Amino acid sequence: MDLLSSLREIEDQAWAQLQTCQSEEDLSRWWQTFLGRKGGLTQILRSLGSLPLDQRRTVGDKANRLKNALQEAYEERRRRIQEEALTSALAKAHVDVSLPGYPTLIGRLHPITQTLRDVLDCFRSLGFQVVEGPEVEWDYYNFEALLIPKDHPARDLWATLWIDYKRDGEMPMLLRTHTSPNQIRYMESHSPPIRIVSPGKCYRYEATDPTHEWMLTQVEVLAVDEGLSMAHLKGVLSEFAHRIFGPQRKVRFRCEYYPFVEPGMDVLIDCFQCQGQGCRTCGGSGWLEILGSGMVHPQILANVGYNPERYTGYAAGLGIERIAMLRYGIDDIRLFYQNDIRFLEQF
Ligand code: FA5
Repeated sequence: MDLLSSLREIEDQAWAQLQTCQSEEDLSRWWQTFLGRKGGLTQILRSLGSLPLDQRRTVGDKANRLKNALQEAYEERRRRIQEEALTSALAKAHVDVSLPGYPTLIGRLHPITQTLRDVLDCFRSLGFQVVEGPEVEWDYYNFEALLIPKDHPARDLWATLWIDYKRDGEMPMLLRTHTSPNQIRYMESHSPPIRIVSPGKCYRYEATDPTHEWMLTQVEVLAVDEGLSMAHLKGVLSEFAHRIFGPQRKVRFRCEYYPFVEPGMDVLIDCFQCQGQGCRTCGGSGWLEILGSGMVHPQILANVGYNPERYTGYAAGLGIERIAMLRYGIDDIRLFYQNDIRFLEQF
């Protein structure tokens, strides 16, 4: 067969087969058959050199025009196939804009953070400044400097989580059991007059129950100045209780022993659950203890270099979880840290 006939045959086949290409894979095979390196038309173009000059021009001219036409047709076909693929993908994944959207979860502050901020705001407005201290503490600040030496029975009041770390000449380390160590830390580096509140997490090796957690949040209150008395302490704590719980709430002051105060007292609020009748939440007593407090022991003032004849001080340690329980009517402290979104989203 001469080249011209082969060219016609290739032309017929190329146009016919192009119409049957339905995908990019089909098109790529078609390209290889006719226009690729070993394709039919490419072979013809390569063999033009062997023809006599007059035929070379006619066949060459025809072959080149066919090549250009096929290339254009190939591009056009490819665009069409791509458009069709897109249209069908969109049809399959069509979006119904009238459907309701997915709700977005909006975060909020944990009830303990909310209560803590309200308590700090209350004390700030009474002239107290906020300072923080470390959660991992030395035995010295947590106990010794607060007049609770080794082997003193008062250590049993604070079941302690010790850090397994001991080097020669260094004190034992622990997770602080209360925020009272910050009293000492602050007094060591400041002179009276002092009015501070110190918030933070505390840890106790404690069996949990409706009012006890092993991790709790406290706010330490400390004031040192000339002429401070128990009357100031009661005044500040009553004001705090009424601002946080409202004026109708009953507040009770009860004598209590803490080695670092003299005298010491607890503050209790009537149980929201049983209105003082006694229930599981208040352990049958009708009251919930929210804080320990007292007049700073004169020995502590002397130990930090203050003159206890001139200065007196009062201190308190507030339990924020207990305060939040009373504010929101929550009958089990353990709910706060179970991370149950159904509980937390109510606040
Ligand atoms: C103390 O921790 C003293 N540092 C408080 C203090 C400060 C007394 C300054 C005098 C002067 P206590 O162990 O009672 O005391 O704890 C204080 C408050 O923390 C309690 O009234 C209670 O509200 C809260 N609390 C104590 N233990 C727990 C616990 N396991 N879970 C939740 N709250 C607790």
